[in-house]
Amino acid sequence: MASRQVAILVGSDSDWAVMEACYKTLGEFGVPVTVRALSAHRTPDQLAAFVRGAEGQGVAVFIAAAGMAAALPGAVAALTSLPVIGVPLISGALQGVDSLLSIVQMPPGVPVATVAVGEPGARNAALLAVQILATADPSLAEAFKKFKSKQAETVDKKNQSLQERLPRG
Ligand code: RP5
Repeated sequence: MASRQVAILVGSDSDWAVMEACYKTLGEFGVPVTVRALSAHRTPDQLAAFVRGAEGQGVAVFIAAAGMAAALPGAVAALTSLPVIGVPLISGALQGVDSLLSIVQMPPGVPVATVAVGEPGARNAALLAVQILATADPSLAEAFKKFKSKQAETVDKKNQSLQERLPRG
């Protein structure tokens, strides 16, 4: 069987400009990724066929991103027992409020792990998927710990620089 991978689903190719950050972040951890543009509303049959076949192809985590009515993450969660991470995207008149509320308000029994709206959420979706895969992959767990330490070092350096720039009183 193929190694455990992440499937990134976008509701439209217009979502890719933001979700590329998710793809790149997964790539930084060496996680294999499959990408599909599939819509809960426009291509429901193709979506169901892909999700039902994905586990057999080695998919272990779904990341689903959509804007506007954003049914995609919930529809994926309805079709699979694998974990689903939902990314609300900014699109249309309500600028992400619509997709956030659509994705976060799943009924009990069908969880979707909803991350932040837009690009921060795209990055966090990748990191959360890495954390999920890392529970059964010690080398990925180690890579994630290194990422966190490096991030903390960056903040330490920024804090130092900030202290140096403060006016002396
Ligand atoms: C959603 O509608 C998509 O996820 C996208 O964010 C939004 C607009 O789609 P397009 O009209 O650009 O295809 O389903």
